[in-house]
Amino acid sequence: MAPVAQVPATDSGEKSRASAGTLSDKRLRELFREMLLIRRFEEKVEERFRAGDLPGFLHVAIGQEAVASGVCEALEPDDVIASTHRAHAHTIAKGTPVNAIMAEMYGKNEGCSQGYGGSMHLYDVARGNMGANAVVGGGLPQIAGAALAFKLRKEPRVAVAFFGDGATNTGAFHESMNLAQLWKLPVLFVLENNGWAESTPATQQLPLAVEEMGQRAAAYGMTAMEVDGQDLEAVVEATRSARDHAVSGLGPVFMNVRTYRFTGHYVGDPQVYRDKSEVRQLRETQDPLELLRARLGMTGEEFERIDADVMAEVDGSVAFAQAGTDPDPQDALKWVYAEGSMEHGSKEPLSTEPRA
Ligand SMILES: Cc1ncc(C[n+]2csc(CCOP(=O)(O)OP(=O)(O)O)c2C)c(N)n1
Ligand SMILES: [Mg+2]
Repeated sequence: MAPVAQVPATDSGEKSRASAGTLSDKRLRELFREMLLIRRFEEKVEERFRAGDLPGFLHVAIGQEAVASGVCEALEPDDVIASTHRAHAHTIAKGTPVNAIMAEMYGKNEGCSQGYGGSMHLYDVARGNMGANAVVGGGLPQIAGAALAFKLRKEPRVAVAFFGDGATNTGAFHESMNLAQLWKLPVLFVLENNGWAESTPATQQLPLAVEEMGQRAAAYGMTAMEVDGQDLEAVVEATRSARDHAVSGLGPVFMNVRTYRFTGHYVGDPQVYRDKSEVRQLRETQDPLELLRARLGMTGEEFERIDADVMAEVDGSVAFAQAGTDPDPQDALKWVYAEGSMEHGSKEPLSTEPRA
């Protein structure tokens, strides 16, 4: 992966963001479409995974779409993010085309990580996505490092760490929080607080109630915000003000974004640890798509039109992925940088040159 110091300014304008002021009706509809694209993508990968098409392990973010879309809406194209094991939504919201993500899920060369990563290792450095991470809390030190680079180079950019409530119990979280505050780094710590770490509820893994998680920041003297993660506009507004704070040199911001995981921890999780009625009730009352749809007064006809368009894009991504190229087994160690790589049968050190 290219070091963050070399993350280029986004030139495509593919996803021009951070429009000033309140979100227009038109922009809200575009964001609705994006959230629906995330939802349909998640449903599709779940279907393909259950059918045995996709290798590896799968975590979907159904119920959490407004966090990914809302945060990324408030960012500038040059800002960077690091994601988690639940990465598809963040990757879509940061602008990676679904074709490249789906191809990655299928392990194809055309995937955003060239087929080396899969669901938990989605990368798109050119679009400011420093990658997903299967190590809980693993993205946090990376983001502190990126923000340190921005600060040293006096660049008006922020680095955003997405992480879950479970991740706040890791050492990497506390080390990153400490250094970011000490050095007043332009970091947004975005806690996707869904109240679960795998099958462990918040009450059994956190010394604080979910709504008190801002106190994690207070321990470091860091500015904290409480955000309703099911309300897209609230997420955008909060992130904009957090970004303004961080980019103006005032230091990091901790965002306690309350959200809900509508599905199991992983695809196939029987969820024996929670009541089915709880999930049903959440879907009925806390669906970020339904909340935005009601806010926009969207007719059934308009919804159907957007949905058909989104489904065509998702189905197209499956066709694109299925027609992709399988990696050459000879390239299995191509991106392995470790010393001693010659021991793996080759007489020559493995090339670290980017692929053509
Ligand atoms: C360092 C580390 N410890 C444990 C795990 C196993 N693990 C994977 S996801 C997960 C729960 C994470 O919970 P949270 O951070 O709240 O994220 P969520 O799944 O709710 O999005 C755990 C413990 C891991 N991948 N990495
Ligand atoms: Mg969680």
